[in-house]
Amino acid sequence: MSKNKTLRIGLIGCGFMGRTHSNGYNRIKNFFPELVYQPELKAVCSRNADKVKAFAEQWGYASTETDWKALIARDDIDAIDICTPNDSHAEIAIAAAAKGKMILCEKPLARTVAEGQAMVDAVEKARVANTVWYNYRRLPAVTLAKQLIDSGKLGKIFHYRANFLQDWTISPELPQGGEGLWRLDVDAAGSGVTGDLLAHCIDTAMWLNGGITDVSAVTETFIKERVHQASGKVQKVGIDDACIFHCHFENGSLGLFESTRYARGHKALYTFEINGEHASIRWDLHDLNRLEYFDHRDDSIVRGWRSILVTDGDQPYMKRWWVPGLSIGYEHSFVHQAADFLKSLETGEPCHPTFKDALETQKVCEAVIDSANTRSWKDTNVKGWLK
Ligand code: SOE
Repeated sequence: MSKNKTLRIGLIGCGFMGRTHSNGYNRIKNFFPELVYQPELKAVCSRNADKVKAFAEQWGYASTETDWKALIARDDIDAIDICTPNDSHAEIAIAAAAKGKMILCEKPLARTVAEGQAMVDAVEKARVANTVWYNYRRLPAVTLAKQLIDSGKLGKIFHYRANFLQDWTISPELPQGGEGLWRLDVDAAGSGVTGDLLAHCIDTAMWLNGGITDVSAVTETFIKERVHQASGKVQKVGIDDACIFHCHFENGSLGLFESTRYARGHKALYTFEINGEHASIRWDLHDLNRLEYFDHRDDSIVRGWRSILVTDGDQPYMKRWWVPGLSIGYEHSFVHQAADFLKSLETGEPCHPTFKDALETQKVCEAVIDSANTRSWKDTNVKGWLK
């Protein structure tokens, strides 16, 4: 295969995620120079013409559009990257697939399973490459956790525990709707912390520990009404501000998950812990280069939790970066996902999580909300281990 093919990217949405993805593409030529497909930032699209121009200049996009339909109609774009609020993921993805574009979609896949299923059908019908940005999988310590579990070091798994705690919506003065705050508007987001934060935990969990079969959940909306930025009126809040659920995994282990935006003092405390027959592991996003590992088979006089600084060249992704002992950050997870997507075009293998994988996470999210609303256990209908 000849070198230097380009993947011409059309990005839709220039908020926080638009920046993380653009940074991801921009690092490829320096840190993954051997990839046959290199990204070319061809166009960025957002409704606000001034904002999109400034974004294009800052991140290196060659052109701008203010209508996503015009972007997906362009012949000089190979892949559409969807970084818009959740309510437009399905419409854009289905239309982009029909035009034969590859699609990289920000998480969660959609607001509902029905929307997600239509997206899966669209990419499968069009046979276009696709992936969903569940970025935390691609932090080296999290990928190392996967390798340790797959190698059998933990033995039979008994418990999987995860939290994603934030504190940024405690003020009742905070409006719903609009930039960033669409996450508080149920019509735009689909759900609250379940789709925004627990979806990350569920994706990682089903990748590390297999399918979640059934769930029992409670949710709470602490602030019942907020001004909506679109209408200027006080409107009911329809999202879950907090959610706790427990569940069974297909492998017989028990899961416990909690997420809230009301844990004063916590900004993005994503943690997980897995307890197996022989060993346990735990991880904390606030110290993302470390993986903690306890092995009961160690000599009893030195047995204890080890804190592994995942920065050595033989640990996942790290040979790409600096020298052992030097850390990387949150943004690198997006560089890794962009690189893995580009590599997948070379190998012809899917870049997981695909839309199909992300639909399984969507099924769990929907079962969680359904369980909380009906105060009963719900089957997820998830099919097996996430790739
Ligand atoms: C919400 O605050 C948010 O930005 C999520 O939307 C992201 O997916 C998560 O990674 C960080 O928090």
